[in-house]
Amino acid sequence: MAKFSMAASNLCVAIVALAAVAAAAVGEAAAVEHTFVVSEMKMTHLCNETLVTVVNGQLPGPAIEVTEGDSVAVHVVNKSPHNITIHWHGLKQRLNCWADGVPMVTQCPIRPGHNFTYRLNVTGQEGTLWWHAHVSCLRASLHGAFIIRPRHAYPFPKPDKEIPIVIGEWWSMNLAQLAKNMEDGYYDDSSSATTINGKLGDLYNCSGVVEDGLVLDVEPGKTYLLRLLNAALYSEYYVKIAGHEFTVVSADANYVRPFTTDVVAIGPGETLDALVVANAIPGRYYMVAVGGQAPKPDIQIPETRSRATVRYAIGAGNGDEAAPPVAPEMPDQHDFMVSFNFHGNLSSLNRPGSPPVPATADESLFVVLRMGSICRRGRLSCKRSGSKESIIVETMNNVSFQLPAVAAATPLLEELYYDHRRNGTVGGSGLDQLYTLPDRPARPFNYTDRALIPWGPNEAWLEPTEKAALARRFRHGAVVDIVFQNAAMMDTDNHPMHLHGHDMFVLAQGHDNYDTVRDVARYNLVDPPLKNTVLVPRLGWAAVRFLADNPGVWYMHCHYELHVSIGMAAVFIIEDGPTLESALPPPPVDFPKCDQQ
Ligand SMILES: *[C@@H]1O[C@H](CO)[C@@H](O)[C@H](O)[C@H]1NC(C)=O
Ligand SMILES: *[C@@H]1O[C@H](CO)[C@@H](O)[C@H](O)[C@H]1NC(C)=O
Ligand SMILES: *[C@@H]1O[C@H](CO)[C@@H](O)[C@H](O)[C@H]1NC(C)=O
Ligand SMILES: *[C@@H]1O[C@H](CO)[C@@H](O)[C@H](O)[C@H]1NC(C)=O
Ligand SMILES: *[C@@H]1O[C@H](CO)[C@@H](O)[C@H](O)[C@H]1NC(C)=O
Ligand SMILES: *[C@@H]1O[C@H](CO)[C@@H](O)[C@H](O)[C@H]1NC(C)=O
Ligand SMILES: *[C@@H]1O[C@H](CO)[C@@H](O)[C@H](O)[C@H]1NC(C)=O
Ligand SMILES: *[C@@H]1O[C@H](CO)[C@@H](O)[C@H](O)[C@H]1NC(C)=O
Ligand SMILES: *[C@@H]1O[C@H](CO)[C@@H](O)[C@H](O)[C@H]1NC(C)=O
Ligand SMILES: [Cu+2]
Repeated sequence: MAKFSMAASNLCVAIVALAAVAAAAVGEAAAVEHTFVVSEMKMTHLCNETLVTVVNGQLPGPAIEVTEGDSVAVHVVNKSPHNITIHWHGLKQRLNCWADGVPMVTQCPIRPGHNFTYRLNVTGQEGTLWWHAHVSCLRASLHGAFIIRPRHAYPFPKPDKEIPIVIGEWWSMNLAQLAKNMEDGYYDDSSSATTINGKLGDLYNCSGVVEDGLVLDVEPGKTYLLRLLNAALYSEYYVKIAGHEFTVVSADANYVRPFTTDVVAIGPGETLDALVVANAIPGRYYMVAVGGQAPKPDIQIPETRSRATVRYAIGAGNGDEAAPPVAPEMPDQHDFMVSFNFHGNLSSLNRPGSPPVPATADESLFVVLRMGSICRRGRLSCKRSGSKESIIVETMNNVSFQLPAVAAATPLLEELYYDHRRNGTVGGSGLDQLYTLPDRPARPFNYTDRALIPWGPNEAWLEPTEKAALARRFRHGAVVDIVFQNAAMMDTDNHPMHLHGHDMFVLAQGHDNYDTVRDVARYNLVDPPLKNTVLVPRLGWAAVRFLADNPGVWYMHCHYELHVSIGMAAVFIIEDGPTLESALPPPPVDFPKCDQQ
């Protein structure tokens, strides 16, 4: 295997952990600065040495910590052999689409040996977000937390301590190879381990050597704010701590009405803030994260789980030091109701200044999320239903996303920006290559008919699909409703659908086929949660509403890496508003160019 033979050119990584804060007096907005050196290094887990691409030699990468209202400059120095972009996941990026970090959608990538400074303003958001490379699969090792503290106060008692909890995966295989396998239609890879803050934990060992696990030292009676994020490529996780409860206070950097639960569910791309009070009998308790997956007849991957330890301070009557930590009773990995109930329990904490829920929508889309297949080598007909003559893709309303030809040379956002200004009108040139996301599927069917799961005559007629540069244009200020309906075509996975540059009100979720008459009546227009990533339940649907008021070209996609890499994506083009304050400014002067060497 050539997987591990790549030479590491710069193993002596200069670790620049510079995080200067040119803060003025308390209460004033600060300018936060970071340098991210992206490079390859060797890491050893499970007896295997793997070459991984990381920021500043760390996995997870450095956390960015700011106060609401601050501005941030991140100098990305690319010393890796890969094209790199960094996406600031969940950041609203008002009038700042240029810094959204999606290769060939918003920018030319930062080439090996080059650098670029992302400039971000953090306004109107508080809580936990994260950053990650938007380069297929490399985000498994290029990510970190983005923590936004309130300028004034939390809407809950101030916690004694804050702890980021980054759930991720360790891949012994090379991630660039993984990405290539996905593109080639080989889907059988799975991660080597689940990680919590980069550590595999004591469920994993090799040749008798047990992997390190995260230890959280707590003091009795104190309150901890856990800032959770799921950076995994593959799985939603169910997380529990034996003997403790979570009080969920925020999701996707939007405060929620606090609720208490013994289990949280977090899909890839989602973030959560939860308070945990150290109120158990002093001792040691496991925190366990188990990966959820749809039950058979869906294809199964080996169950994934990792654990950390919550340890009460020594001298606090620590009980029996030799006794093993108390383990929580975990839900079954197939119990998708854990996720449905958890997400159904989220509602907004309405506060003065919270954005109002628009009462009605200007546009309504019904988007069916499902698999399909495409003949290899451009053939028009071929054997399907699992045959190697065809390749499986993911679709939205029967179209699988691919970048248009123009994006080989010019990012779509630049194309839009300059085309628009050249002609004074929108359209023309490369943008003609876009394909409009249809309002609804051309041919409706019973989306949750389980007979469509196994390959065969029931699903075969639905398989043929196409690839196109799926896009949808919205007038500035339009209120857009989207019902995402999952279809049981070949699998019944849920889909964490992520929209860049906007939060979406989640008005309702449900099982089975969405029914306009029945389900519109159930919309929560009072306190729906605001999310940048909405988990569309398996064999069900989710209805969202968002205000299209941030001009630019925004990627919208499933946050399962396999699904996005095989086409579950689209771009949303939001037009400029009528004033200078509502139009996209020009790109940064030092913006990367695609043709530079
Ligand atoms: C370690 O690497 C070898 C060779 O690539 C592979 O066969 C084996 O499965 C790996 N082990 C683990 C635990 O990933
Ligand atoms: C970034 O690139 C510029 C121009 O190539 C160079 O002058 C500068 O020193 C670089 N900065 C870092 C931090 O490498
Ligand atoms: C951040 O806000 C300041 C003040 O409004 C503005 O001058 C600057 O252009 C903004 N920067 C970005 C990247 O949006
Ligand atoms: C090592 O892992 C195996 C398989 O997961 C497990 O059965 C065994 O108990 C572990 N050994 C140690 C020392 O943790
Ligand atoms: C909230 O969760 C509980 C179980 O924990 C469940 O019974 C209830 O239906 C959920 N609420 C919603 C709105 O889904
Ligand atoms: C806009 O300008 C480009 C290049 O100048 C041209 O190819 C395109 O047709 C124009 N579009 C319209 C709508 O006039
Ligand atoms: C869809 O299929 C399921 C069987 O999997 C069936 O229970 C349900 O009634 C069907 N719904 C409609 C609207 O036909
Ligand atoms: C899906 O799209 C393909 C390609 O355009 C078309 O042949 C097929 O009929 C469509 N399927 C459905 C169910 O609309
Ligand atoms: C890196 O990006 C450049 C510019 O977009 C492109 O020409 C090149 O093919 C990319 N290289 C890789 C390995 O993707
Ligand atoms: Cu998906």
